[in-house]
Amino acid sequence: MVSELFDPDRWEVVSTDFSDITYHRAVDAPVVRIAFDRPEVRNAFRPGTVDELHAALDHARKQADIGCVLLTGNGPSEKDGGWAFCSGGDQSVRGGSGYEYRGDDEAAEDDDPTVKKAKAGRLHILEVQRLIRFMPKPVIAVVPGWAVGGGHSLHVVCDMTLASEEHAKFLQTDPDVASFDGGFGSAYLARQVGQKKAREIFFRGKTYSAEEAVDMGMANESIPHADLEDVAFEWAEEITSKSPMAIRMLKFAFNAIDDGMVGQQVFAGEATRLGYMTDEAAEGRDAFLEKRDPNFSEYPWHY
Ligand code: S0N
Repeated sequence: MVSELFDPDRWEVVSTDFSDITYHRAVDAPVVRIAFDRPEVRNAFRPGTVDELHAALDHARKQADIGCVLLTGNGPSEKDGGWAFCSGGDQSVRGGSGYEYRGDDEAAEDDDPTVKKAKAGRLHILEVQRLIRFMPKPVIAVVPGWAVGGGHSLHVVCDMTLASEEHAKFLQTDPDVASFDGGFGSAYLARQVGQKKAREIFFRGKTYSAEEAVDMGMANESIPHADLEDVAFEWAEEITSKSPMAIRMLKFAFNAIDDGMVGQQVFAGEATRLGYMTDEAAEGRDAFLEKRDPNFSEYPWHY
């Protein structure tokens, strides 16, 4: 069983190469489901988990027939029935210089030793955050239980968050374990809930319910646990019935104001892509290739 909330008739496996996550695509919709699969440790991520998550997200990013990603956590834990989205960095592999490769990670063992050394302590969950932020399709955090520490930051960076009414719990433990997400996990959170509330979330380390998360603006909806994945799938189907271009441009437009010149660059890149699809752009290219002056006279100066 993948997860108690997983509907096997809806999904087919994309890859069985993963051990810490599961990766499925919908049988009849342009939607994928990527899930942490370490319920016995509340879906904490170790370096290998992050590598797998990055690979699956990057794969989903590149598929022209995929328009929405559901990011969730499988469960419940067989040990005690607990549910989790993700409890952040696996504390058992965090070394003095961060989350270190300890040789028990096959991917790291295969690496060139100098590359392996360079990787030590690398906080590559931040690369996953950037991938979610900059992939041109919505990523929905589907939170069936605990979203804690780096797991909390992941839900924050997702485009939307749907949470289990009964089991979702939002908690920032970073200062309790001497960690601090000074990027999207805090600054973008403050955009969502306001400065005072974001500081309270980090400084006090209190646990919030799905309803409280919705009320403060960091989650979109609180949903009865048994219906969580069905509702998430409905949202994904609704989104993917719309114009891919419009959704892409809107995501990057929402991002741009907080992403500075990088946000402008990403948005501008998409605008340029659209520009290149016009006859006007083709005239500019063709004139160069044909060694003649371009003739833009038939293209209007829009206002
Ligand atoms: C999640 C909590 C609140 C759940 O409590 P509950 O329900 O009482 O269950 P427990 O009995 O505590 O847990 C069940 C089993 O799961 C293990 N476990 C839980 N969380 C982790 C974890 N994060 N790492 C390792 N193991 C975990 C428990 O040990 C228990 O196992 P057994 O049964 O064998 O004892 C509660 O468990 C809790 O508070 N967990 C710790 C949460 C935490 O502090 N996480 C780390 C927070 N910090 C980060 O995530 C920073 C890392 C990060 O993402 C980051 C951020 C910015 C820049 C870089 C990074 C980066 O590291 O890459």
